[in-house]
Amino acid sequence: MNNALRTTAFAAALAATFGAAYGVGRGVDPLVAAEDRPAGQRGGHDGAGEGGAEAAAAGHAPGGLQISAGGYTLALETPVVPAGSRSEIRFAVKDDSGRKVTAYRREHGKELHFILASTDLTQYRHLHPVRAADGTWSTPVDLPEAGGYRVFADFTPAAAGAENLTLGADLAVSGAYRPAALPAPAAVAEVDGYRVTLGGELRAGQAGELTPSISRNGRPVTDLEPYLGAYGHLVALRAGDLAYLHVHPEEGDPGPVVSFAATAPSAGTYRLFLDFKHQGKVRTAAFTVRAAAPASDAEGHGESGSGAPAGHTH
Ligand SMILES: [Cu+2]
Repeated sequence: MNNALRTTAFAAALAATFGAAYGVGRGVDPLVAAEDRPAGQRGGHDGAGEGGAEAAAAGHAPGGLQISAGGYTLALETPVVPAGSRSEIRFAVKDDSGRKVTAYRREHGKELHFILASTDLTQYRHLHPVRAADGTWSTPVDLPEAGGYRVFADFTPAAAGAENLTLGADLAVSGAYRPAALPAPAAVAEVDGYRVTLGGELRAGQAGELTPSISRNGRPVTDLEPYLGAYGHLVALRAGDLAYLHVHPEEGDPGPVVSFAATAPSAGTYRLFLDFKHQGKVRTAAFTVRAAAPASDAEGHGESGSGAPAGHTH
């Protein structure tokens, strides 16, 4: 591991909150560059991180809460889809003159990342829609549960000076609605025979390290495959308003532990969704965690803050 690089990533994360989605992902740049990021587009990646840090310093709201920001609007053309059958979601990003955006900077191999979650946080999808030449994005979707959902478009327009944005919009999934309680905080999640154990903690207002560890049949998984240029993708959604945080690993080890630096915008409860790829298939492990309150000045940055560690809260 490159300690200098890791320190840089962590320092960047200290200055970043929601909105600096890719700022904390700098540590993975060499892998991204080697795998699928054209050299000419790395500037945009770095620029997004810096912009996010500035936005955080200026006290901007977390990502995903607004349908319009920075002169861009998420226009969801299919605000209602049915539960329990395959349908299509269509949307566009419009600029401040109402034109559909057709030029984007790639982030982690894609022009746009589309996240969808139910407001009760039991349903989650990380999708990569296809863009038509006119700027209309579409993706098939099949959601088993009716109810209120939030969609998030995470992208960077190619226009000069544009920063990484995450815009959010409400989506209704029609059918009989059975809202579920948020699963209790737990440090272990099971998915398709994989066991993911979450270490570390998520903190409000300061960088915390999250260290999910992946095993299968009792054996650590050490041959994770890059998915979109990283060994893991982590999205955190705040319970209650679904404020959005997308972070990336600090370093490039292919398991069993994938470390992330993340800063929560407030104390509270969050649902974490970890995407990882192994043997050709992407899986998602989900955790409920509580973000610790910021340590007071008297406590400094000690480990004895009032919040419980994310991985050990019950
Ligand atoms: Cu994505």
